Amino acid sequence: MSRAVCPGSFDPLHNGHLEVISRAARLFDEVVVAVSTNYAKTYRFDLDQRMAFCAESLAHLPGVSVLPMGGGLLAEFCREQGATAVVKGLRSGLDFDYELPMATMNRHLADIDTVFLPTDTEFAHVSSTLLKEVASLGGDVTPFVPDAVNRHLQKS
Ligand code: COD
Repeated sequence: MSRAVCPGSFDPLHNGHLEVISRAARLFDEVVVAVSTNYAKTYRFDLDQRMAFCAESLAHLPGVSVLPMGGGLLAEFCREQGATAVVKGLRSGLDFDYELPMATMNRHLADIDTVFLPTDTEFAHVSSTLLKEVASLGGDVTPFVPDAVNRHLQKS
C-alpha cells in the first residue's frame, strides 16, 4: 500500500492544488492532504475552514483524506502517517528552486522522497495569494476555485 502526503496552507484551496492532488491520487493508493498551521503566519481562513474546503472539494477522490498537520515538521508528519513520499506541484523554475532544498532536507530527516508534478499550464499563474487579492477587489475567480471556496471568497 503506497501512501503520499500533499502538504500546503490551502488558504484557500484552488484548482491548481486540486489538479495536483487528483494526479497524486492516481499515482498512490492513499493520499493524505495535510493542512498546515504555521503560527508565525496570518491566514485568511482558519484551520477548520481550510480543512472543510478541502474535505468538500476532494470528497469525490477515492483514497484521499484530509488531516491537520499542526505546526511541526513535515518529515515527522510523514513518518507518523507511514507515508514514503511528498507530492508537490511546480508552477515554474522559481518553485523548483524554492522546493529543492526542502525536498533534500526531508530526505535527510526521514528518508521521504518528494515527487514534483508540473502544473497544467491552465493553472501556472494561480496562487492562493493572487486569488484572494483579485476576489477582494471584486474580480471573478470562479474559473480557478472549487464551489465551496468561491462561495466564501465572494463573501469576504
Ligand atoms: N499549480 C500546481 N500546484 C500548486 C499551485 C498551482 N497553481 N499552487 C501551489 N501549488 C502546490 C505547491 O506544490 C505547494 O507546495 C502546494 O501546492 C501548497 O501550496 P500552498 O501555497 O497552499 O502551501 P505553502 O507553500 O504555504 O505550504 C508550505 C508547506 C506547509 C508545505 C511548508 O511550509 C512545509 O513543509 N511546512 C512544514 C514545516 C517544515 O517541515 N519545515 C521544514 C521544511 S524542510
